[in-house]
Parts: sequence; C-alpha cells; structure tokens
Amino acid sequence: MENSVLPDSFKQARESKGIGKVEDQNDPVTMVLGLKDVRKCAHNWKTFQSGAKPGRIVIPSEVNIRETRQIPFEVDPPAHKGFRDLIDPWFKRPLESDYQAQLKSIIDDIIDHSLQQDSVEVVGEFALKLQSRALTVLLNIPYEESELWIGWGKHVFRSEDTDLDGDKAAILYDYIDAQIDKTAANLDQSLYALLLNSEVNGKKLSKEEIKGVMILTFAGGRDTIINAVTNSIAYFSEHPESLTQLAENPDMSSIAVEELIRYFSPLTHMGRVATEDTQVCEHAVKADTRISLCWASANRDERVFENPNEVVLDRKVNPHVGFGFGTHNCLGATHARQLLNILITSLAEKVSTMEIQSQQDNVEDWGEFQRKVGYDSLNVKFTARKY
Ligand code: EMZ
Repeated sequence: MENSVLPDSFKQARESKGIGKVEDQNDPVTMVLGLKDVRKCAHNWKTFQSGAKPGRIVIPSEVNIRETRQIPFEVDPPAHKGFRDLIDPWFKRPLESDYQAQLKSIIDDIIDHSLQQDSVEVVGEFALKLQSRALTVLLNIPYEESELWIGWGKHVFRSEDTDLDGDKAAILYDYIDAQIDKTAANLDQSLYALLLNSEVNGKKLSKEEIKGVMILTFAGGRDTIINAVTNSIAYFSEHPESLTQLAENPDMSSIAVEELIRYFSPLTHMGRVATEDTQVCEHAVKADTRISLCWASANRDERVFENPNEVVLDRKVNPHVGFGFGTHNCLGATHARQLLNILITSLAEKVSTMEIQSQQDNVEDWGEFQRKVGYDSLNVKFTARKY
C-alpha cells in the first residue's frame, strides 16, 4: 500500500449498521457514519446540541481539562447567531488579496528553505511552522509571536504521553488571559481588539467570552491544518504526476483543495449531546448521551461519491463535509482553503519531486475503528523543479 493512503476504516459498519460505538471516559459515543445521516443530525441542533457542558462535544471529551466554553462552537442557536455574525467577516479576510499575499510569502519561505535541506521532518519543521505563522495573519498580530506557539507543539491540549494534558492547556489559557489584558490596555488591530470593542446582542463581550473565541481559534485550527498540510505533502510525494497536472492547470487548485479535504478529512468526527430520547439509524439514543458526526466516514460514503477511496483531483460533484455541516460549519474554513490552495500552487511551481524517506503514522483509536489521520513524523527530501 502506498504510504500516503488513508484507508476508510468505517466502510463495513457504515454499510451494515450506519453507526459505530466508541467508549470515551465513561461517556460512550454513538458514531453516525453515513453522509445523509450525518447531515440530518448536524442540521437538527435542537435534538443534538453543541451547547452542552464545555468540552463534552469534543472526542476525547475535554470536560476534565477546561471550563471555558469555546465560542461559537459550543453555543447553540439562537445565541450562536450573534457571535457568528460578529466574527464571520473577520474570518472571511482570507478572501482579500493582501491577506493571500502574506500567506504566500510565509509558504514560499518554508518551501524555499525545505528545498535547501537534505531532509525535512514535515510535521514539525513544515506543517507546524506554517500553521503557526499563518495564524499570525488570521489574528493580525506580529509574525514573531508564532515562535512561541511553534514551541507548544502540534496540539495545545495533547502531549506525547496523554490525550488530555491539563498542564499544557493551562499554558494556553494563561497566555490568552495575558494577551487579552495587554490588548485591553493598548488597543491594536488584532482579533483580540475586535472582540474587546464589540457588542453581541447589545452587550459587551465578557473576558470569558473573548477567551472562548480565542481558545477555539488556537485549538481548532491546529492539528487539523497540520494533518491537511502533512497529508498533502505525502500525497504529492507519491503522485508527482498530480503536481505536474496542477503546475499545468493552476485553475484546478480550488477544486483540488476540496478533494484533498474530502479524502483527508483532517477532523475525524465531532460530538453532539442528545437533548431527548431519540433514534439514529433505528438505533436508540438516550437523552443526555453523545453521538458523533463522523465526517471522515461520511466523506467516503459510496452512495454519494464515485470511487470514494481515490483522490480524484478534478472531482466534479463533491458535497463533502470535511469542514462540518450546518450551523456549526468550520469558522476557519476560508483561511484553511486559502492556505492549502497557495500551498499546492507553490509546491507545483517550485518542486519537482518529494521523496518520503521515513514515516510514522498517526493512527487514532476509536474503539472498533482504527483510523490513520496523518503522521507523527514524516521525513521528506524536496527537489526543486528546473525550468
Ligand atoms: C476544539 C476542537 C474544534 C477542541 C473544530 O474543532 O478542536 C480540537 O482540536 C480542540 O481540542 O478544544 O477546539
């Protein structure tokens, strides 16, 4: 099997039952696997809520390591709308050409640097740096701040030995607290300042609410972007012809990004809490228990996608849910799309081949399912394209 393949671990369960089960800290989860069912449940926010106890809709649950509610991610309608309306325009800034130029300069730097090395460990030396430096553009704060964040590693709540690292989480909370205070004393043009200056539903945001938005911005777009970037490099390492295809057809890059997101599904699933006794796929779900919307499985649903396990870079019909679906669709999607678009375009321009020298897969363990989501490490030799 090629190194860059991400197998569909859910096929059998999706076809036979439509659901799967996973145990998580004595709070079991019924995973919803088919695309239609995932969409239906995502749409039904009254029965399947996000506004449960903070941390509970994340799997593994983060209830033991945080109390701050992430906003708007853990708020349901109607309150959700006020927050989303406030921050949506900010998170659409990646559509501006100046923003894209900043991303391009960050990405070109990393690629140029990689081309000068004998070997690059892509997770730590490429994807994490790219994610952190790009985040300075999203927050509109100085580039140098990314050095500190790179030091935090690829997940702000997880470390080498544990999925839920309270000490590590505390570093992020303290940092964000200090940044909010610093900005309050001296308002600048950053996302912090926007939040400090704004009202939602006629009320100033509390410090806890500002913190909730900022934690989401730091945590939600970290391992997901790192997975998407690392998987893209692994994929193009083994498919140099696709890189050439992109170099010859730069207009293809936007639909190629959608296909990569579908295939990689950088976030496997996200939970919801049932507010009443209900059913999913004729399977009873009790009130106050959890389901998860399994984007990774839905994106391989053979009833919707032709050749679901193949990367078809110019796939025409692609109703994937890689960025979620419905009210809570990914706030950072515009940023992620631009980042990946510029990344694959620049790789196609500058790189002829990438050769995988060694790798360690990152395989998630979800009870009956083991899913490769990316890499713990990936060593690659980059070679420049000659014109
Ligand atoms: C939460 C989540 C959001 C969670 C879209 O996903 O990402 C996870 O990586 C974090 O651990 O707290 O932000």
